[in-house]
Amino acid sequence: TFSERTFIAVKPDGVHRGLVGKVIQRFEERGYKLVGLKQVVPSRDMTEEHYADLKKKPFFKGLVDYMSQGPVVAMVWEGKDVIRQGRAMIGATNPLESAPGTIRGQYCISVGRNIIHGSDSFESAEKEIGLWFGKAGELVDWTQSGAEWVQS
Ligand code: YYY
Ligand code: MG
Repeated sequence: TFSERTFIAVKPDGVHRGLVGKVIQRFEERGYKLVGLKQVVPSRDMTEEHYADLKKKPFFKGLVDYMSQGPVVAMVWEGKDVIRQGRAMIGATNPLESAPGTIRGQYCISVGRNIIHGSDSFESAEKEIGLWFGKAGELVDWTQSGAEWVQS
């Protein structure tokens, strides 16, 4: 729907490698609207909650170590089909399987250092936005100037 929102995060490797701007640029240029943005060092608890579905995986501890080092640049993007489109723009979980031109397909080569996170469903987007942007007032409702040129 029009007001669909997704949670996107540039992971610590992406931040260290100076890729924050590239990620923002792709979503902005596509026509999506930024409604939340902050840089954080997430706690281990928070990271474990974010990846709770993966708790039993062998890579879980390494994943939590990596993410909780921070910094993470956390964002919420809004617009038509942004959850599914965001995943397509990011590419496959394993960057070696990501199509050229996707974010992972362009900027990384290792599944353990794949630079970006994106919500994979409406339910995970709701959960992740609440987890990372829980406080009232952290998300901004605004109307883009010229929005009618992006979406009719
Ligand atoms: O949503 P996405 O990030 O594409 O993949 P998930 O299956 O949710 O896994 C989250 C995260 O875990 C992934 O981005 C890298 C890491 N990971 C890993 O290190 N090794 C794997 N075999 C699978 C995932
Ligand atoms: Mg995932």
